[in-house]
Amino acid sequence: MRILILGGDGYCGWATALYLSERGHEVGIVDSLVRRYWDVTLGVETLTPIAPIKQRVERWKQLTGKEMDLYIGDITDYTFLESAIRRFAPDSIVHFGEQRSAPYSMIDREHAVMTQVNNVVGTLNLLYAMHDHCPDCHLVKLGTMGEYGTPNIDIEEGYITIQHNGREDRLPFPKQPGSFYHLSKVHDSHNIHFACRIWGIRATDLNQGVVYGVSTHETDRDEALVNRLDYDGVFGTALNRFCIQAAIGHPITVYGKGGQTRGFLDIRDTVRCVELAVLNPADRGEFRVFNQFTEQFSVLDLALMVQKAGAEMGLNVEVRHLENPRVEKEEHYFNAKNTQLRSLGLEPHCLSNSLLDSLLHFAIRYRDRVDEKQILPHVSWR
Ligand code: NAD
Ligand code: USQ
Repeated sequence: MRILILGGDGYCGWATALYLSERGHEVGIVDSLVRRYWDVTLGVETLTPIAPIKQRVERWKQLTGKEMDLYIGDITDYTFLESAIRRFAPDSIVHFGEQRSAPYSMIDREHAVMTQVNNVVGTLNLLYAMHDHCPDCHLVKLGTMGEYGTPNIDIEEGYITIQHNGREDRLPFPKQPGSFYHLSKVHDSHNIHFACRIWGIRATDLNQGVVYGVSTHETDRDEALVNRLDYDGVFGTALNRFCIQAAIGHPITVYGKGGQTRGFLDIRDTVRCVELAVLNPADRGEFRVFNQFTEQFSVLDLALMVQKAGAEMGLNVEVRHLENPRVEKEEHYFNAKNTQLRSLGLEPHCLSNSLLDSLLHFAIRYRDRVDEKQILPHVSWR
């Protein structure tokens, strides 16, 4: 298939681009490289030294003989986006190209506005470009489990059947997102759902949980293909941060009591889930929602698992509870369904000691690059 990956220079996008190219698909990458710029403005760097995108793509071609088309530009620029789509003529578009950090979106008004404009306008442009240039193409859009929040009932996959005053309907599951970033994903979901209804677009919204890990079979092939691994207080996510903290002897930063429970998945499952969605497209006019995570953990559970794995490697890992900079429930019910991707064939990599070992070893290998000043959270929700 011809698969265009928006945000293909990022953490999930780069791993996915290589994985799909390895499996014989024609892959194109669209990226404005704005994430690299945001890192510069924040004064942070990925733990791993990532090569420039052109070098990455050239190295992949040298190693495998497989080419990837590269379109450098911003998808909020409609002229650029429609030209990339016309030239590549995709069967499927996988959309990772958004500002994805909750803390970044909560820095101040400017960052909140920028996040919502970047994400909502980019996705809306994409819907118009599909309508105008490739109406039969399948959109695979990265959403987030955070769209649902933490309701006191089971979380379904996208829809819930509700009885009210003697009548019944299957309606979008209620949304209670926890940041202006998470809200941008809710707005996207509504826009995509609407475009499916009015134009017959086919779309799959992948409500992904927190991703961990860095190694995939493809990125491990060469130093120039290494993926990004964020550990800073803005873009770093829970388990990845905890492993890097453990590797440098920094106490693990559990916000509040650590009772926050979320869905998590290994990056090797991210790429497989995207492949499964692409290979099994939604019907014309269908807005399909899959919950993309494999296991649920509380933040404190994760911290204790990293502490134990670290101890087995001779690391003395302290778990520290910080005042929670976010406004979120720390004790809550969380039980989310995730059966659809499994029924398509996902065989999850469960979080194991060997994964924690390998992530800890990875972190130790690059630990001299860590800037300790970037670890503590500085963005407050209040
Ligand atoms: P990332 O920041 O590493 O990558 C995003 C990429 O998109 C970057 O390379 C960036 O330059 C590009 N981009 C952003 N705005 C763009 C624009 N307007 N035009 C062109 N390119 C643009 O993020 P990631 O961790 O790979 O996340 C990818 C997607 O998956 C995001 O939509 C995110 O919300 C979602 N997601 C991520 C996680 C996670 O744990 N990392 C979990 C759930 C969902
Ligand atoms: N947390 C800590 N300590 C830390 C970092 C985080 O206790 O050092 C806690 C947070 O308070 C939160 C939980 O861990 O309760 C998850 O935080 P996170 O930063 O790992 O993840 P989050 O902000 O939710 O965002 C990440 C990605 C985002 C994606 C989301 C999936 O950055 O793109 O949408 O995970 S989900 O969480 O399911 O919404």
